[in-house]
Amino acid sequence: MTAPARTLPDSRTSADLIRAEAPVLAHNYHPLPVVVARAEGVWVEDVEGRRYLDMLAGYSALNFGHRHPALIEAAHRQLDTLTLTSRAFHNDRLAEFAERLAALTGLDMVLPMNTGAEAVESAIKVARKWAYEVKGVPADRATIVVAADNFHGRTTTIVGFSTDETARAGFGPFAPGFRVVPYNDLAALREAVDETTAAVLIEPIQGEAGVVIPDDGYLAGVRELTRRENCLFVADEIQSGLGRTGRTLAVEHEEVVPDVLLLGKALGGGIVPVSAVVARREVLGVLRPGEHGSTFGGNPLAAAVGTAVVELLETGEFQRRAAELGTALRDGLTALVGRGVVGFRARGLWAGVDVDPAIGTGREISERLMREGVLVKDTHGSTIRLAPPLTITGEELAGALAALAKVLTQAA
Ligand code: IF1
Repeated sequence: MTAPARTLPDSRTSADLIRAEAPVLAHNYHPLPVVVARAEGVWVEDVEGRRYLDMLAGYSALNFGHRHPALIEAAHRQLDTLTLTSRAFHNDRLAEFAERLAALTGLDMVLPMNTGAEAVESAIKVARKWAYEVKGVPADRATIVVAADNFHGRTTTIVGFSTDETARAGFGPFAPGFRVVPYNDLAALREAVDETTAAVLIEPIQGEAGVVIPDDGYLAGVRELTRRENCLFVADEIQSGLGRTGRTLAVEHEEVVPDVLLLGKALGGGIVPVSAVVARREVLGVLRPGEHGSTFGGNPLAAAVGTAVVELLETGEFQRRAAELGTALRDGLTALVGRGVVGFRARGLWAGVDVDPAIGTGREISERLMREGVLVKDTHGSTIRLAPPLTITGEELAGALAALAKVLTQAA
């Protein structure tokens, strides 16, 4: 690995650095005991030079691997030219980013933001404004229907409609106007949608819930229901999008086009935060100057990297790789069912794997895999998620599956 030398003259070991964090860093995470210092492609290297296969890929923010050459080159070029203007002025990168992103998704307009949660919050605001101005819902009466076990980010509005107590406890009071229905249940959705409904906001595949894939026909059903009831289908593809499931967007598996599409994570190429709300003109057209904004949204560096990401996706190469290698992932996991795996859900290069709790918790399995040189993250209980960069080779994928097979035979 030829990553550049460390910038800080820091001879501290992994253990030193983990210890140094404790008194000074908020404990809102419980990271695996690995301190990453370099990375390239699907491989990361810790402070002591140990190498690991990254099967988490930044929760799908690293679809193109660590430091993809085309993305790094675009970032370097822009870093040497112009990084930030604010939207008080135009910049020469944003038009191309918006044009090419809209074309990639089949929708009309782009609202550039930074984090996924910002895209979700922006979509909530725009959907409500559309409900009042276009649908005719009485002021402040708009409702938005969401799914149980959702994950859309960490702001107080968003955790207010989470069904995960850990994500909500202690952060109230919460914003009104949200209705929660079971995921993958069209009858329940039909019940919840009424004349006040601005939108239905769902993940086409629920990531944090454990890569939960709805029944065939569910997304088409949501599309048909929202069209019939004159409310917006808002698809949160912040984790499922941009090649992860073997298509540009997960909704394509049912040939569905939502009214509003939320993108983030991999849109920033693993380099800078880039998110976007992409929608029909009738929807984003409700925004007028001064009604919404962001200091960094649409900045030239983000737009340059985002354009380079879109360019990679325009070839279809990464979508094809995820589809092809997804077959190997599915076959490999099928072979482990009954040998420590009790069940799994997989689409493209994305899987939620339920391990027999008698063998260990998701955290314990993750720690054993770390010792085998493979990095994953548990979700809940004994479920681990597999989401490698889409640049992984068949051989590397086979190595990760072999490591999983090995740790499943290790005693709890
Ligand atoms: C954490 C989870 C994954 C997302 C979807 C919006 C957002 C996310 C479908 C918000 C973000 C991240 C957040 C990060 C870990 C990760 C995560 F475990 F939290 F739930 F991927 F599953 N919509 N997911 O998955 O995007 O504001 O973070 O840019 O909070 O620990 P963000």
